[in-house]
Amino acid sequence: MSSASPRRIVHATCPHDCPDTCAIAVTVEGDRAVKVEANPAHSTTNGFLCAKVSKYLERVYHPGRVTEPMRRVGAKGEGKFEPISWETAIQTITDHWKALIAEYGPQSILPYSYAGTMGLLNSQGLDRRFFHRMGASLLNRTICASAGAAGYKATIGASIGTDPESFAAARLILIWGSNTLTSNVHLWPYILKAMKQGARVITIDPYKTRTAAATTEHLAIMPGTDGALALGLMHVIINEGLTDQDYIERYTIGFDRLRERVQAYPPAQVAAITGLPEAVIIKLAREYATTRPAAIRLNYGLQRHFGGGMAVRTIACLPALVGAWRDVGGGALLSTSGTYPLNYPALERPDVIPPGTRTINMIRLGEALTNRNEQGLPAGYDPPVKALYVYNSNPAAVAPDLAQVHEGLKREDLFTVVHEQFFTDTTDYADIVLPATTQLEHFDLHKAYGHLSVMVNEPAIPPLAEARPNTEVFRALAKGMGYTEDYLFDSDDTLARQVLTSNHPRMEGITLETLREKGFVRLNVPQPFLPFAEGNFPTPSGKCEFYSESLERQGIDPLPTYLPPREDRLSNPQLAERYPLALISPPAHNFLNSSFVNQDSLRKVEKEPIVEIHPWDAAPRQIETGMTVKVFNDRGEFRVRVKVSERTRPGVAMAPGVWWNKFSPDGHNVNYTTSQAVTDLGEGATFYDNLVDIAILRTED
Ligand SMILES: Nc1nc2c(c(=O)[nH]1)N[C@H]1C(S)=C(S)[C@@H](COP(=O)(O)OP(=O)(O)OC[C@H]3O[C@@H](n4cnc5c(=O)[nH]c(N)nc54)[C@H](O)[C@@H]3O)O[C@H]1N2
Ligand SMILES: Nc1nc2c(c(=O)[nH]1)N[C@H]1C(S)=C(S)[C@@H](COP(=O)(O)OP(=O)(O)OC[C@H]3O[C@@H](n4cnc5c(=O)[nH]c(N)nc54)[C@H](O)[C@@H]3O)O[C@H]1N2
Ligand code: SF4
Ligand SMILES: [Mo]
Repeated sequence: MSSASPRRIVHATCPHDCPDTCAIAVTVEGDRAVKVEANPAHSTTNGFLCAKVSKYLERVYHPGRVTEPMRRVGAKGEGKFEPISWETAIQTITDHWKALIAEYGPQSILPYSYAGTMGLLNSQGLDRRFFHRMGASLLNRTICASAGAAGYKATIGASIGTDPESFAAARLILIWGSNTLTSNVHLWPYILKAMKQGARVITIDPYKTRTAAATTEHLAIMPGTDGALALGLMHVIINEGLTDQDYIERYTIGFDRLRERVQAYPPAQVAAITGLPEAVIIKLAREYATTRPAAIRLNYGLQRHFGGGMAVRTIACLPALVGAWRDVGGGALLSTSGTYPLNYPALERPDVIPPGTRTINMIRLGEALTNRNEQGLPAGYDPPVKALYVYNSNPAAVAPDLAQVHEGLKREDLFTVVHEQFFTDTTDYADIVLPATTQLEHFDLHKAYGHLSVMVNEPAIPPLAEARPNTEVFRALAKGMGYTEDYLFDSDDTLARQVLTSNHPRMEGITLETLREKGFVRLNVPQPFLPFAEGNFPTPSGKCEFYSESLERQGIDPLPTYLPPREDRLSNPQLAERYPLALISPPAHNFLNSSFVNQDSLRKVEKEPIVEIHPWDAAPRQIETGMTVKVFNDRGEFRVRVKVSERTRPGVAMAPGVWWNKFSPDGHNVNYTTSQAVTDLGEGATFYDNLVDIAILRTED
């Protein structure tokens, strides 16, 4: 950080959990970053950053940063702390852990992290090695994408799909369970280009998002019924002979059994399930099968329901059925993350995990901390979780079923450490808070899930105050624990070289040096990238698996099928009688999960937490726009301002997230109503599988 070169540009990468993983150019004067903008050389970043990260400097220099280690002085949940030194902090933490290990064993300690930064080193590097070495409980990181990933894998083999840039060549695009203009805005220019060239773009979403409003057609499906829609489309495509038989014969398995299976899903029946007219389903099937190239952007909204894994698996069958993988601009895209042949075992060292170590599902945090299951019975966590180490995540806001999570976090005998940039809902419950660096203050490497480059993030400025990167804190914790293994102390540079070491042809030419020179390097894949034009599916059979023997071996239906939501008017009419509205809570445009909620300039745009309902649902409840209502079910309730609007469909309520509890009117956000139930495949979260009712607040409330 010499001030000899007063103004310089540093290669950075957006760290947030967003498919776009933008290439950033940071202008630095002396030790101060003065500008954050798109690196103009990166094609998918396309010269712009989103509304949130354009304001990244506000985040870095925010007055609310955690600047020094702190220890709790108030009650849990109060968020009252006093400063301590790093030395005292590390000593206190490791003393406590050593005592717990002696009494309860290392599995009484639970790391809790997700994708606050997606940097490989700071999210799955020394942290993994450290907790593996310790023998702490393993965390199954299921909160976002595991259902879809498992479903897609069953059909396609890995998270590999259409190059986002190829969407420009499509003639038909289905935007299925994705709010592209909010959550994946760098795909939009390619969609827009296709539309300008005459493509039709159809959005399948229960809510008329800004994306749905900007596309050719919006199909307002009932939440959680996408699997049924895909089966209905296949019914029409197969029975009307609109398939690509040559592609099916060469590159797929199980077509005959699929043909039999889809007979159970005639469009009339699918119409009753999905709430879409029969004629619309038939028309969509014909249009999809007869338009080339046809691309599907399927995304995470549709897999946050009980049958989410199977729904993604089923939709992923469509391109092979019509041969769409043959075309530039055809196929499907869930995530590109499986395209990167990085050396994860070298980075994470799973080989040092003690055999028999238990795994705790992160979305069952409430259950794990209270040791109580859904029925209120002992949940059998033995040893109990006695210590929690949280980094890269804000579980007190983002985890489902928050009443139980907060109850657990309040336990006096739970020792909680939170490494954070800000005083979040989660730090409020911490015994020790540690200050974390932002992306401008540390080094990292990144892959993306919405494009095909490997990226570098060079530190632009020194850490502010006493903030430290995750990697450095884990080195200090390893030392404090008295561990001596070299791999716990590898430098960031060494970690980077280890994860890049691969003989795979896609990694050819990608080294730390080439990355440092340009900021990013595209994987060594052809352009255009047509991964499955001639089969080559990374499944056990090497084919697109309409019939999956690996699912069959796990006791799961080997064929696509429709698994309804757990909380749905058809599958659970008794519950629906008490709680008739299906509540979805997708991201607010100006937040990123719970990140940015504390940034005034962005929160002011979102104003306040709201719930939106259709006039037909508002009228019988005498609800009008602007009223404060309570949204509730058996798990809990939250209070918000209501907006009555036809953007949502009848029967569906929409409450954008993820607000911090402390910015919510009654200190409760939407996750007071969501459930810890898991999906059919991948043990994923079911945030949108959530029946509620809404009522005007009476004075006695
Ligand atoms: N601005 C912004 N960008 C983000 C994020 C953010 O918080 N803010 N979060 C990032 C993260 S972590 C993720 S995982 C992604 C998430 O982004 P997406 O993958 O787009 O997922 P969601 O926004 O959860 O849901 C997408 C759309 O699906 C709709 N939906 C809900 N249920 C269903 C259903 O059953 N069927 C169908 N067809 N549609 C349904 C929702 O109304 C929503 O409009 O975005 C990333 N990008
Ligand atoms: N109701 C509802 N709930 C949801 C969702 C929803 O759509 N609806 N979305 C779900 C989804 S898709 C996801 S992915 C999860 C996301 O949940 P999380 O992964 O918890 O994401 P964030 O809320 O962004 O919180 C990340 C935290 O990490 C911190 N952080 C950032 N960088 C660093 C770093 O380098 N070091 C450390 N120590 N900390 C850092 C940030 O300050 C931030 O507070 O939420 C889930 N929760
Ligand atoms: S949040 Fe997404 S769109 Fe915004 S800068 Fe980061 S990667 Fe790009
Ligand atoms: Mo996510």
